[in-house]
Amino acid sequence: MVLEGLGKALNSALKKLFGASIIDEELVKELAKDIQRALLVADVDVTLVMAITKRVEEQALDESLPRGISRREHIVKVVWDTLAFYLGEKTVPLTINPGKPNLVMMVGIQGSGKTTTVGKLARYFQKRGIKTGVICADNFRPGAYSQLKQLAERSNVPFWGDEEEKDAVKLAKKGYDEMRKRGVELILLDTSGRHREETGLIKEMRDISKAVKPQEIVLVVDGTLGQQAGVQAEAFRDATAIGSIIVTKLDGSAKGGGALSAVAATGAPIKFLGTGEGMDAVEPFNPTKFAGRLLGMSDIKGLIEKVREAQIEVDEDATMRFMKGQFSLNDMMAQLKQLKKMGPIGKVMEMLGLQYKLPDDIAQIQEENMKKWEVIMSSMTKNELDNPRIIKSSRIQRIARGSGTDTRDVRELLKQHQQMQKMIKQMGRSRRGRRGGMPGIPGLPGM
Ligand SMILES: Nc1nc2c(ncn2[C@@H]2O[C@H](COP(=O)(O)OP(=O)(O)O)[C@@H](O)[C@H]2O)c(=O)[nH]1
Ligand SMILES: [Mg+2]
Repeated sequence: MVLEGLGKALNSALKKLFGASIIDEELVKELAKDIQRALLVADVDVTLVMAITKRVEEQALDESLPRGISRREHIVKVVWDTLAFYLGEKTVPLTINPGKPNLVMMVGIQGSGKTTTVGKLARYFQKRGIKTGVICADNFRPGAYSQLKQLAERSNVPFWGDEEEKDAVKLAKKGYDEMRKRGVELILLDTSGRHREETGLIKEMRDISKAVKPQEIVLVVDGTLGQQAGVQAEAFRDATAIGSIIVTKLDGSAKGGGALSAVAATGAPIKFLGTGEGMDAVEPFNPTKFAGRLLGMSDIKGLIEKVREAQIEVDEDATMRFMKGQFSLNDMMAQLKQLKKMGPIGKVMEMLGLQYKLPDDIAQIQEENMKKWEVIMSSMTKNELDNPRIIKSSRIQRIARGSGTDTRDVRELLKQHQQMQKMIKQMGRSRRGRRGGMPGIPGLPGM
């Protein structure tokens, strides 16, 4: 999983938002703090972290709420948009002119993942119907030739290299001619990157690119470097106008968020991400989608539509009553109806990216049961509805008779009420005293 740690931390920050029924300044501050913590742990630059959370704080309680959008949806969207904004906002694809030789040259310091990425991209584009070939211009690292050759063979793409040739510029030139002859449309040129620091790297890049005139130069940076990756990206951006970036090793790197944001901050477009050692572990970088995934939400449109359909209003009165430990039978019915209104609960949760699981016995309450309970309740006095505790066996018999049901049904209703009340108390305790709603269920007051 890409940036798992950061994703988890951001997701749990949002869960708190969904868990609270009152959304006020205090809550937004807490959310901003949580986001700050998550980003700092991911090695995102402090100034950037502050800029991100400032924007979230400023916009979260923005008075001009678009029609039909709840405060929660709005805040999620603000967080989402802000992250996407700082990741570069738009997707920049690799341009390939079909039927022509498109030369893409990879640069980056040794070990950053160039050769692996060349292998992955060759496979990626080959699969998409673009005739792709790879050139090894790494005359420096022993084994570089066979490493790329093997990768190319595994994906069945043309390979060119020459173990005897020691001049990287000559290698690149010969390889390019060879690939053109073979009618390759996308030529990926792998270089050595033997320099550990930016200046040497840039010089090597200039020498080769002067000779072969690549259409695009891609800097491969190691995502485990964290915000340090930004330094490389900056030097690179200043050195070439035809540059784009691939950030690798974002799988399981705690600092990947820092790397991505620092690289994005240089303004150089990130085109792909390396997400594993396997040959298919490469993906085009789409900041909006990526931010959504980080937040644990794959589909913001679906989310907004679904929550709007359910449009559950926060009921402040009910919240207050619950806080005082008052939970009448009518409250219970109202809650159950709201749950039902949301449709298959699991689906909604999934869309919210939340894994909150309703206790089985509540999720499984059937429509018929609820109808029956309403009939039973119609035979109760107001006092009984408000204080179901007073309903002992003689009352149970009277209510069953009056509603034409069985005493067992009445007892079941009372048991259900007790269980829900217990659950509410437990949730209340686990929320550290904040007035709140049911974790994971937007707008359900005090459940
Ligand atoms: N986990 C992970 N490892 C990667 C990724 N990309 C490359 N590597 C590993 O990083 C190491 C260096 O990669 P290589 O392609 O040889 O780097 P080069 O020196 O720039 O050509 C190898 O062990 C790769 O398997 C990635 O996205 N995720
Ligand atoms: Mg290499």
